[in-house]
Amino acid sequence: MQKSEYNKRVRQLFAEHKKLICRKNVKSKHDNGIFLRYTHPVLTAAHTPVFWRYDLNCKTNPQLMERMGINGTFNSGAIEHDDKILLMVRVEGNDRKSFFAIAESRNGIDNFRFWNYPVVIPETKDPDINVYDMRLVQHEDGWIYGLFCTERKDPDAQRTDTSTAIAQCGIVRTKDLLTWERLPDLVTKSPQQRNVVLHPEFVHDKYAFYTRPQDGFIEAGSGGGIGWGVSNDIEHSVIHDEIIIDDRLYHTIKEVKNGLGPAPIKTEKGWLQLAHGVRNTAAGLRYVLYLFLTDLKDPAKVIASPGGYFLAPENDERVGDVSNVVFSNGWVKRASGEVFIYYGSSDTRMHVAVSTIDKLLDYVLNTPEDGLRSAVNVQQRIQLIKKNLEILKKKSMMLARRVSVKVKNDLKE
Ligand code: M1P
Repeated sequence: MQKSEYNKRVRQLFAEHKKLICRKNVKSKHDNGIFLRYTHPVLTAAHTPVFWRYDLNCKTNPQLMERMGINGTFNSGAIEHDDKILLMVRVEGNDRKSFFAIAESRNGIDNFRFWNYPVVIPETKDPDINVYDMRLVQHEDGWIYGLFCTERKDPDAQRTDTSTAIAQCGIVRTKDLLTWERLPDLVTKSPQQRNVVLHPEFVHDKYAFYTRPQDGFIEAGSGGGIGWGVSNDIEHSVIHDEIIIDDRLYHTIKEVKNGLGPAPIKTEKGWLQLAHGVRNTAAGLRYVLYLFLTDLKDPAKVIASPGGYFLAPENDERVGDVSNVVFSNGWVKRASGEVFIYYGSSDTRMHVAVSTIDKLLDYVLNTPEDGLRSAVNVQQRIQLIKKNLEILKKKSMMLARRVSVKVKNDLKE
């Protein structure tokens, strides 16, 4: 390729990238009263900098090939920092390894730009094979913690088994989001721990964790459900006793498994919790998001649990590397009371939906619980229908009265 042609193609790559990251996001037309989605994904693989993917040296890359492709940008932790929204993105290379990278935006809705370099996570003596799904937590001890899933090959797997992994919770902390200190992995009795979240406040002077003890990726075995446990120390975190605070349940959206999303948001009515629930279908696993509320003084006590899902994959969100999945491990409460809910779709890209604390509390406190039987749930709906028909009847009577008064008046004139 001629030098001039090469340079032209490089300019084109940068121009296309700029156009994409500068694209204004627009509110979706459909408003369910609970949250509003934004139409465009906030991050895709194409949002990663051109210089992460291409070798821009015409001598070493004369064909201007994409040397190191990016497969997806999803499941991001989120935090507001220095008047910006930062996402701690799970970036997955074409090589299937995930790593973390920070993307920032002033308004949290569009214009997300990756920092030049991915985040460097120090390894422990037992190196991680894959790291993903970081939850960022500003803890009251003054540190920002990042809890993530660290996967290593199961040392007990048979020689022919090249996929069984041991998943545990890795912990890093920082004050500036630039340098990260690695702490020892969380120790629990469970062979698998994904979706571990640090509670932002001390509970009886201890660090408190939401966990998800399981025997395998799908098999809950003797575990399953969203767990809770405390540790005296964060520098050597050990949970001796784990209790299940939100269990899996037959014939619900969390029948197969569930896991907490981001760290909870403190509200005057309780801790607002966002989680994902998984059920099995003929087409494979389906991941949806749900909400619940826990007690302010005892965050392990569920005090409101609306039935069904809060947000489920729709339209383009339904298709990707692992289709029919929405997954959230980051949300941000703004000073205005708005809540930005960041979620990944189908292990491929990132989106934002916007709500408010008031709306989310109204939703969790006033949506009926899952009655767990069709007969119960249909009665809940019948009650709603009856109430509404009464209102509509009154409205139509008022309307009819208004029309008849108008007709009488017209006749008088
Ligand atoms: O592929 C869907 C999700 O699977 C895992 O979540 P969980 O352990 O709750 O099933 C994670 O790998 C997650 O990143 C992924 O989105």
